[in-house]
Amino acid sequence: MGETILKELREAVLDFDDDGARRLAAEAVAAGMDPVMVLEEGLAKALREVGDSFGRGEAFVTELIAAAQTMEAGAGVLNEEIARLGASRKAVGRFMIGTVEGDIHSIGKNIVKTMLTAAGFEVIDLGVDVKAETFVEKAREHEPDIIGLSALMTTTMTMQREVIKALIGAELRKRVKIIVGGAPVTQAWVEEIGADACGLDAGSAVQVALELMRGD
Ligand code: B12
Repeated sequence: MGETILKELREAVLDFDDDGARRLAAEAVAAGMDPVMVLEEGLAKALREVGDSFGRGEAFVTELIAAAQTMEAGAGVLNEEIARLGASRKAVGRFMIGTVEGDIHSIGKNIVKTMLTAAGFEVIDLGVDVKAETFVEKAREHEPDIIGLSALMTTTMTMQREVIKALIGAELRKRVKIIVGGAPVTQAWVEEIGADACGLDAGSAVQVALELMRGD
């Protein structure tokens, strides 16, 4: 049954069926399926498919927007369940996250946020299109242990470097760990810009954040 729900969820995203995505996500939760797996293997997989078609010039941006909305409709239901499962754990650290300036992609960031919350982090979300100066200002205010920088485009990932430079300029860099994420990010990029780590998906984001908190 699990595989059927995942397949139907993928179809809902491809058909831009928001109500269907909500209903199927609720069915998956009721059936006791792992909400994180459903998010990745159902919704996110289909959205990436639409993104790939868009990349090949086979889908319109309007279709991308509609598919993203459907993913968010289903993800809302799953996020509640993920947060519920993690609610009983105590805070393991403070994680500040945002999508860098010029970039409005929020879906991946929101999944990472949900997963970190579920793993016990206190998460401060600065939203999307966040300027380097805002990261600095908010880092002073909230004193996070880790800052997560999301960038989904090759044209905006350079802003991750700008945030790190701004933190160095403000003498805050040594006080925080920095994890970069988003589809174009690689380990080589981490080294090039002087970040501490990268997370290639929400699961590895949590793993890496916990490792940095332990000082591994
Ligand atoms: C959905 C989407 C949109 C939606 C975003 C809706 C929203 N609220 O987020 C909309 C339609 C608005 C959009 C707009 C645009 N998009 Co767009 N979009 C996508 C798409 C299809 C999926 C992204 C997504 O949500 N994936 C699902 C999530 C779950 O995965 P994820 O984002 O990769 O996140 C995971 C990891 O990366 C990681 N992660 C993410 N962030 C972080 C942060 C940290 C700290 C860590 C540790 C980990 C981490 O964990 C996440 C969970 O597993 C991608 C294609 C793709 N294959 O990625 C294109 C894509 C990113 N978009 C692209 C483009 C070009 C655009 C536009 C310029 C299109 C246009 N012509 O207007 C605009 C740009 C707007 C802007 N200024 O930002 C290109 C970028 C190409 C490039 N230069 O690199 C892509 C790759 C599509 C393509 N193949 O051409 N887009």
